Amino acid sequence: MAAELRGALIGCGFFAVNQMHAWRDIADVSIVAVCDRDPERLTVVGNQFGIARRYTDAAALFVGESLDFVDIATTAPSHRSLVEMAARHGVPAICQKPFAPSLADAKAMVKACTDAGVPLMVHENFRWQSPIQAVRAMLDSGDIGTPFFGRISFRSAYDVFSGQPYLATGKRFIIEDLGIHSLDIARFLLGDVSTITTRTARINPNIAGEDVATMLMDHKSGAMSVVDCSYATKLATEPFPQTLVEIDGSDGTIRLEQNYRLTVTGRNGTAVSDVSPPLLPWASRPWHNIQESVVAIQKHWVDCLANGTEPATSGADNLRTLALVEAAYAGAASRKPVQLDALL
Ligand code: NAD
Ligand code: 89Y
Repeated sequence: MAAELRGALIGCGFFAVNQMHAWRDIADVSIVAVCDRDPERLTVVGNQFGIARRYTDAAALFVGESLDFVDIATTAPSHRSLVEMAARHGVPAICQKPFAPSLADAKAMVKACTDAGVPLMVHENFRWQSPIQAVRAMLDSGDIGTPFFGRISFRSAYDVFSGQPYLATGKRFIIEDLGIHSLDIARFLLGDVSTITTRTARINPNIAGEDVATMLMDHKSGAMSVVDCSYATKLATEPFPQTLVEIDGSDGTIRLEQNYRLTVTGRNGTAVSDVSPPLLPWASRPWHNIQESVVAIQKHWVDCLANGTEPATSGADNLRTLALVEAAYAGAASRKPVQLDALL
C-alpha cells in the first residue's frame, strides 16, 4: 500500500476549517503542519484539529517539513508568492480561488509549477457540487441532445460580509468572488468561451465593489449562455449558496431549481429528482452544499497525485476561468464584448 500523503495547510482563516474537516474525511492523507501569519488563527485551527507543528512563516514551513503537497487557503494577494515558493521547493500545490489578482500573475504561477514539474490545482470546487455533477451527468447521457442555451444563476441576499469582511472592501466583488464559480460552471457544462459581454451594478451602498453582474457568453461549441449573479436579491426563500441551472438542448431541457430539484425533459419523457447534497457530520446548513464539494475536490487531488493525472481544475485549466473574470471586468468598463482568445 502507498504511504500516506503528508500535506500542510497555509492560511487558517474562515474557509480553511472546511478544508481541514475534509482532509480528515479522506483516506491515505493527513495534514502534518499548519501555517498562518496570524498567531491567533494558527492556534485556533492547530488546536481544533490537533496539529502540533505550526508556523507563522511559510518559508520556514517549507524548510522545516518534508511535504507531499501544500493546501494554500489564503486570500488572493498572497497566492503568487506562496505558489512560487511551493514550486521552488518542488512541492505540489492546491491554491484557493480566485487563483490570482491578475491573469499575468496566474500565468506566472502556472509557468513556475510547469518548469518545476509540480502539479498545481486551483480549489475551484463549485463544479464538484453534487447537484452540478448531476447536471453534467444528464448532459453526458445525451437525453436532451445538443445544448444550445444555458443559464447559470446565483441570486441571493445572504450576508457574506460577516464571515468574510474583506469582501466588502475590494474594488472588485461579486464577479471575482462568486461569479468566478458560476463562470467555471458555465465552462464545465458548455465548454470554453469565445466572447463575453458584461453589465454590473452596485446596489448595496455599504460595499466598495459590484454586487450584481449579468454576463452573456458565446461558447466555442456554438451554444450561448447567460451567467447572472447578485448579492442584492431578496427572495421569499433565501437560496444561498445554490447555483440554479437551465440548459436547453435540441431534444429537451434540464432545470436545476431551488431546493435542489432537478427536472429533465428529454427523449425519454420528464423525470423529476431530488439532488440535495448530503449533510456531512461536520457540515452546517446552508453551507453543506459547498462543504460537500470541498471533500470531492480534495479527493480528486489525492487521486490525481496517486495516478499522476492532471486535476480537472489545474492551474492551466483555471487560466480560462480567470480570463473570463478579467474579460468581464474589462467589458463592464468598456460596455463592449471582449474576445477571450486575445487574453490567453
Ligand atoms: P480569511 O481572511 O478568513 O483567511 C485567510 C488566512 O490566511 C488568514 O488567517 C491570514 O492571516 C492568512 N494569510 C494570509 N496571507 C498569508 C501568508 N502569506 N502566510 C500565511 N498566512 C497567510 O479568508 P477566507 O475567507 O478563509 O478566504 C480564503 C480564500 O478562500 C479566499 O481566496 C476566498 O475567496 C476563498 N474562499 C473559497 C470558497 C470556496 O467555496 N471555494 C469559499 C470561501 C472562501
Ligand atoms: O467566497 C465565496 C465563495 O467562494 O463561495 C461563497 C463565498 O463564501 C461568498 O460569496
